[in-house]
Amino acid sequence: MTSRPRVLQFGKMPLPQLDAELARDYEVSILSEQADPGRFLVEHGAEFEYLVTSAAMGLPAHVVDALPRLRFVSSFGVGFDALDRASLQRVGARVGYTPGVLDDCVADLAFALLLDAARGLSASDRFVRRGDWSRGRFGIHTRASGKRLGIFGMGRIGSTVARRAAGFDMQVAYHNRRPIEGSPHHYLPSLLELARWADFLVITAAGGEGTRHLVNAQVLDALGPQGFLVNVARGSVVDEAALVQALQQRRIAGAGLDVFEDEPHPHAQLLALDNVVLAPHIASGTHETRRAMADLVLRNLAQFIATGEPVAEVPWSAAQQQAASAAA
Ligand code: 8YV
Repeated sequence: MTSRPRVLQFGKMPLPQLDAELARDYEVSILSEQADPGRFLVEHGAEFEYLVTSAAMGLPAHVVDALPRLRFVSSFGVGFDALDRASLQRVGARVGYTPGVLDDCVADLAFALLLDAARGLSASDRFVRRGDWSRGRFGIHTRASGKRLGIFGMGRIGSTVARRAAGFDMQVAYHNRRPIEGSPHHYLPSLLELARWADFLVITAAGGEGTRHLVNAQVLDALGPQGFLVNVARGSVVDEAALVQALQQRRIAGAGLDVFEDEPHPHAQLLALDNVVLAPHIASGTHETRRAMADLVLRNLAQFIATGEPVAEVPWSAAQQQAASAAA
């Protein structure tokens, strides 16, 4: 009987079955479950060539630096901004991720947040539950159909959002660092111009230093008092303190947010506002999509071990060139 490859799992995965499947196929140690993870790394770090993590958990440099024989990381998620590139490249480890399989569900949630923010759906649910309906009418809100949808980051997810928009008779324009060849949508050369043009600004750009706080007070003011912001990308792309002020002062009409600068801690003042819809980073969180992501995590790892090539590898250099481009 051949022994199963050893795998270091950084923490519990976002789909419990995946924990079981990894433990079935590999000799797994879960770092976060160790009594003393730091000591475990010192004592056993050199034993691992393979590691599994997620976009949300990421992979910090101090862990990679404790794994001198690391060859491959299989990450659950399309974002790779939380994986420490410099240390991974130093140790020569390749990284697999899960692009493509979550585009539909992330775009669906972008639209759910857009419609909710525009129509006040979550606020109306609170209104009914509080018993306010018998005391008065719920306020009127904003039409979404036929409006202008600005997409910041026209990658796979951005273009899936654009397809959804066609069903709502919306006009679509986008901003990326560069125009996408062959895209049927109108390109605007700056985020500020896109925000000025849009009724709804949807963020689907990759996170990381290249896009940090690009949606700032100036961009929010360009979106204006009739405009809505939707973020299904990374909290880091938005200056959250500036967003809170813009929402409080009604300098924008509203927002729908699935991601935050410091998850799981949205800015405290967001919680008090009725013109923002808050979701706990659930865009990929459907049975179907999380299953497809888990399958790709397993396939990336198995194929790398068998052939030395993963199914889908993180495009670090493309990401560097297109820091202000789409989320893969
Ligand atoms: C997370 C995400 O992967 O794919 C991404 O980049 O942000 C999400 O789909 C999910 O929350 C589990 O980490």
